[in-house]
This record gives sequence, structure tokens and C-alpha cells, in this order.
Amino acid sequence: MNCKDNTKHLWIGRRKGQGLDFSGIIDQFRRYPQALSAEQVHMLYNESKEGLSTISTITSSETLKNQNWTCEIWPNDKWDFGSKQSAWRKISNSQPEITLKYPANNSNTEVNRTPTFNWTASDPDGDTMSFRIWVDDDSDFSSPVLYKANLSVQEYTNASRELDVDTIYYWIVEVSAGGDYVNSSRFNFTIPSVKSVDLIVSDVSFAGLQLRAMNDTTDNNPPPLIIRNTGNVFVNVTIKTSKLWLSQEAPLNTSYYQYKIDNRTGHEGAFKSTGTQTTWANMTDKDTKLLRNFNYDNSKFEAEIDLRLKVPEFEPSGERNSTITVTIT
Ligand SMILES: [Ca+2]
Ligand SMILES: [Ca+2]
Ligand SMILES: [Ca+2]
Ligand SMILES: [Ca+2]
Repeated sequence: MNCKDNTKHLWIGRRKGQGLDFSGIIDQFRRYPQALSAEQVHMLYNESKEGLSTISTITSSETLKNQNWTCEIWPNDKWDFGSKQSAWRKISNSQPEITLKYPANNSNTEVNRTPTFNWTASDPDGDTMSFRIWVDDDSDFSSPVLYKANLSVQEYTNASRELDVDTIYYWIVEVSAGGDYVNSSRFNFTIPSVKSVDLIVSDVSFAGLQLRAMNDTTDNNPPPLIIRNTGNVFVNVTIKTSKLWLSQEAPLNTSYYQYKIDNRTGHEGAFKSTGTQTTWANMTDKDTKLLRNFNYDNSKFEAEIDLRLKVPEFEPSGERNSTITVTIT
């Protein structure tokens, strides 16, 4: 019970002035200057249910960090008090714990050059946690490539700072929660270089061409091939093809079958103009220059491969196919 009114008598074991005496034994009666938490009451019960105890625990629900608590004990033999023993202790901060998660230690599976780092942390006394992350190609973190302080979430991405491929990076996260910073263990990882392109539009169909007719894909009718850099480094790309026309007058490496690179809308600047075939060139069956410094970043990494056909004058009727191969060099 909680007695706030100190001007009245407190009756224990009977109702005030009316008898109704409690029938039984009241044992281990205690009085406290404030209401105790349920946790503390439970602790007191556990520690005294077998009788007198030499242990008395204050539960964490009763204390606040940085409080000074004094404990005083007088022994009593039912006649006299002996000499007082006392001690005090400050309620100190419990340090948080932190575990790095991703990229995993010694890993080389992350191919994104702006990876998301994440970790888990907890603080035993529930303080607000603040993090700072260090990423460096030097194992002593003397010249960090990435550094961020005052993070409140357990992850970090820096989309504007790419990491190098095929380089060992070390990373560590420090956490503070009610006290000094505590650091995680140190992890390292490598982003492997990946050279890869894909034709995301891999078919062009020129239907119904007449003899001596000419058609190309620059008017998007039919639409051009589209090539995408699906790796994480710049690449150079070549092109070759199998034979298309049957006529003797139109072998490969003539103007009857040509290609060139064009910017794809939204991906302007995805390649270096010098060294890229941006004007019509004859298709051949040998690897011939197509793209130079083809970009991989996530805003410009696609280009159009335009095709131009001219039907030879004496080409027999029927369907023609040729297979185009693009190769990274
Ligand atoms: Ca803490
Ligand atoms: Ca460095
Ligand atoms: Ca056309
Ligand atoms: Ca175009």
C-alpha cells in the first residue's frame, strides 16, 4: 500500500476503531519511504521467503544512471544495535554491444560499388545509440575513404562515393550509448571487378523490304538493339555478325549491311565518343570496334545499336537472318 497522508494513523491488522482483527500471522513487515516497483517487491519476496537473508538486491527499476546509492547496515541482537557498516556505489553506464553484418568479413561477393553497410547493436540500459562508421583501404583507418558520424540507424550508404574494385577495404563502426564510444571488431571485404554486357533488346525485325529498298533503325521503326553494361567497370565492346544477304553483290563489309552506336535517351554520355562507332560502318564477321569506355554507373549504362539494311538488286525473295555477337575486350 502507498500511504501519502502522514497526518493519520496507519492501522495494520485491524480496521480503524472497528476491530475486524486480521486472523493469522503478519511476518517481515517493512516500511519504505516510497512505493516500490513490482520488480523490487518480487525481488524482496524471493530473497526473504526462506527467512533472514544476507543478500538484498536493488532492482534496476529502482535506480537511475549516475545516481549514488548508499547502503548502511546495523546489526541488531533484539537488544542493541552494533556499529554501522556502510558503502556507496554510483550507478554506472552499461556499454552497448555491436556486431558488423554486411559486407561480411573477408567477403568478395558484393559487386555494387556503393554498397550499403549494416550492423546490429544493443544497449543493456536502453540508452539512445549513436554510431560512426569508418571505411578505409588502410587497415589502421589513417586515411578513411568513407566516414560518417552521428548516425542513428544501423546502416549506411554513400551513393556519391564509389569504392574501387579489386581493393581490400576495412571497416569498423563505433557506438556510444550513455558513455564513451565502443568499437566493433574490424571487417574487411573486396568488391570484385565484373565485366559484363547484355543486349536488353536483342532482336530487330525488318519486315517486308522490297528489292533495292533501304531501311534503318534511326527512326525507331523498327526499334534498334539496346546494349547495357551490367558489370561494375568501364568496358570496350566489339561487334561482328554472320552473313545476311545471299547475293554475290552484297557480301559482308559492304554498305548493304551497316551499324552504328547512338545515344539512348536518358543515358547520354554512356560511352566515350572517340573510339566509339557513331557513324555508319559496314558489318563484318571480325570483331570490330563498337563502344569505348562504356559506362556502368546506375544513371547511364545503355546505348542503342542502330542497323541499316539495303536490299541487293538481285536478292532472291524469302526470309534472311543474321546473328550479331558483341564481345567485351
Ligand atoms: Ca548504456
Ligand atoms: Ca586510405
Ligand atoms: Ca526506319
Ligand atoms: Ca536513336
